[in-house]
Amino acid sequence: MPLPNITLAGGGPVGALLAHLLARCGFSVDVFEKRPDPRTAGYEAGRSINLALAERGLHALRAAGLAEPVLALSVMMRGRMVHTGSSAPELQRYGLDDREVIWSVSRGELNKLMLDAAEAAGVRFHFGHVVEQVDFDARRLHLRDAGGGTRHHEFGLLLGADGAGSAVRTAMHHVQPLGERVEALGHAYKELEIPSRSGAGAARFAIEPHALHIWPRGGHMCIALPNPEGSFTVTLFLPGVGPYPSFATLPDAEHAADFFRTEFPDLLPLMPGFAEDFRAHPAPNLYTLYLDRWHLDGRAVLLGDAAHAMVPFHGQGMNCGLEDAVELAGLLAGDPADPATVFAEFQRRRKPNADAIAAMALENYVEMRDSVADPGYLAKRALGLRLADAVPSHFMARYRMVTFTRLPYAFAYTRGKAQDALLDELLASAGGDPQAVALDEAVALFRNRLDPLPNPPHG
Ligand code: FAD
Ligand code: 8R5
Repeated sequence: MPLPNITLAGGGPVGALLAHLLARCGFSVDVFEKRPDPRTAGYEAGRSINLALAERGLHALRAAGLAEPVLALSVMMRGRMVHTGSSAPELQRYGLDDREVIWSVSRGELNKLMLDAAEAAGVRFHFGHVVEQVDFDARRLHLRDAGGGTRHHEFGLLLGADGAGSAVRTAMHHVQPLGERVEALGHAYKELEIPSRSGAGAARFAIEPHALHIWPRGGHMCIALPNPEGSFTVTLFLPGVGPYPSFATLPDAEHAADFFRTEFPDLLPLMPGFAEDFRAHPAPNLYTLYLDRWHLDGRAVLLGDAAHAMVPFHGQGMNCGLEDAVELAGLLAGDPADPATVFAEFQRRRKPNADAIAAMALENYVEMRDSVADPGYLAKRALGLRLADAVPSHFMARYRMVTFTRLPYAFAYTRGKAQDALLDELLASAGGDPQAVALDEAVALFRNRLDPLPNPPHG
């Protein structure tokens, strides 16, 4: 039996990777992407937008032979540099050593590498083509091309990797409700920039290059991720509406600058283009998207942000979507004749994990904006570090499971809760002082109460 023709909506990171993996398995693959080709049209009007790549995303890129070229364009981030304002900034390492780091990569550069590789594997990209409607009975896509003309395309299978505002999802919903639920966070974000300096090497960076910077301020925060050429992309996270401070109470760049002068006095002088950026950039609202159903019998399936958009605070949206792509490509290649079963199995495997990372991402906002500077949190972190050293077979910080392993997100979430309860118990009996916890007792507690971890890190 010939392999079904596969049509993808969306040539973002998830669509491009999935298309590549499927083409390599011998499928005929077309991708319709609404934007122009970034390799010829340029990207985002010259803005450097970066994102954090971690083990799950890297593993997926390895499958496409792209890990090395991507890392060559990335900046290593060893941990979070916390700027409390009251004391010198301090690095909290994400992992145990330099094998456990995350990478700041330019979205545009990553996208270009992925498109080149997918095309070389035989994928046909159709840029400037917007999916407008889908006739699932006739298996026909209705598209608008760059000139405004209407086009049609017949598909065998339709894979929706067209992001959080997915047109494929909307079309599926008209045939069968997917149980869509959108939960607004109530906070929005604004992108700003620390430009690079005129020096050479590390001197080009105005602040430590090898860190993800956080300015926690309780109800809101700023973060900054480094770009290879020395600049940083800064993001302000703040409630959209409500009492000061919220975006609604910062009607113009002057009010915003006043707010920064009080809240982020060390940061404002590093951003000479603050007023211009604040005026020019939008403040998109953050939300989580949940669906009960990701597929329409054997005809269409959603993945990546189209299936499970999440808030950004664990830096896992793309990492999770790339993990989806690897899983779906493997299932389709294994059983190309039975897409209905494949799509159902894909959802069965991935949805609990998507739900878990969406929940952990919400929790990590509180951790980032508030707890990172909180003594109780730091005590727990310190005890965790002692245990990671003393019983690595039974304790691994949740952040490390999420970021540096491929243990299922749902496992990290459940295990994290169980570990947390034990840490609380130990700290309570030691008056909150992590150094006062007797290590042998702590080790015994973890060994007795928890199963050994499935995968020792780093072999
Ligand atoms: P998208 O990247 O949204 O790609 C969808 C593609 O489909 C786009 O190219 C779009 O043009 C196209 N498209 C949309 N509609 C149509 C249509 N009707 N017809 C045809 N094409 C269409 N994740 C991380 O893991 N780490 C991070 O640090 C991180 N930082 C982020 C920073 C920012 C500012 C943002 C906004 C997100 C960040 N994320 C991060 C999340 C990450 O960007 C997404 O999870 C990821 O891009 C999802 O990939 P995707 O391919 O599913 O969707
Ligand atoms: N996404 C990230 C982390 C975790 C950092 C930590 C957090 C910006 C819109 Cl907010 C955020 C993380 O726990 O110390 N790793 O990677 C990326 C993040 O935000 C991205 C850049 C972002 C959507 C704006």
